[in-house]
Amino acid sequence: MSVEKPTFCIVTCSDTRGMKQDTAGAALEALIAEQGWECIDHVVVRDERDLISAAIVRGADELKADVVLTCGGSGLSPRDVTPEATMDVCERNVPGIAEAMRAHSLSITPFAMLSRALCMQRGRTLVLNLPGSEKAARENWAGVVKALPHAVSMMA
Ligand code: MTE
Ligand code: CU1
Repeated sequence: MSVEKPTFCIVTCSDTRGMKQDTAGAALEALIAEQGWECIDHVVVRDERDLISAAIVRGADELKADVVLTCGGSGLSPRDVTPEATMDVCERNVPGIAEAMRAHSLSITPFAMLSRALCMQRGRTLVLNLPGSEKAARENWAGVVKALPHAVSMMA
């Protein structure tokens, strides 16, 4: 079984950026479209654990996205809580996808090891944490994009 057109929600997590400044989210929208896939929602939320969790739940349960991409908040600063917000509302860990992002990214920058990004499942939705800078988001996406259709088809 394979999904014709996987659907995505983008949840950018940032205390400083609004929609206009969210070039990483915009880049992800374009990368999704480039694959012939569909971005059905894009929001920016503050770096608050409950707000991020709520946005993930909305993408998964209400909008029924195949994939929720979070963007930002996966580093080491005290305000970086996206992985925790992801854990709060997801059931199963999919460590290989986060490992693949970091493995690919480590060939570009040693700072890749500072990512605490997770990939987890909530029901039939895959939730993937990406970093918040446009460059980093693009590079991490490149590390996993090839596996996404098969991942999505297995959850259907
Ligand atoms: N991965 C790639 N490919 N390229 C990058 O520049 N930056 C790293 C890392 N992963 C980076 C990367 C840095 S500096 C941080 S702090 C973490 O992602 C987490 O980023 P975030 O806090 O914006 O989520
Ligand atoms: Cu950093």
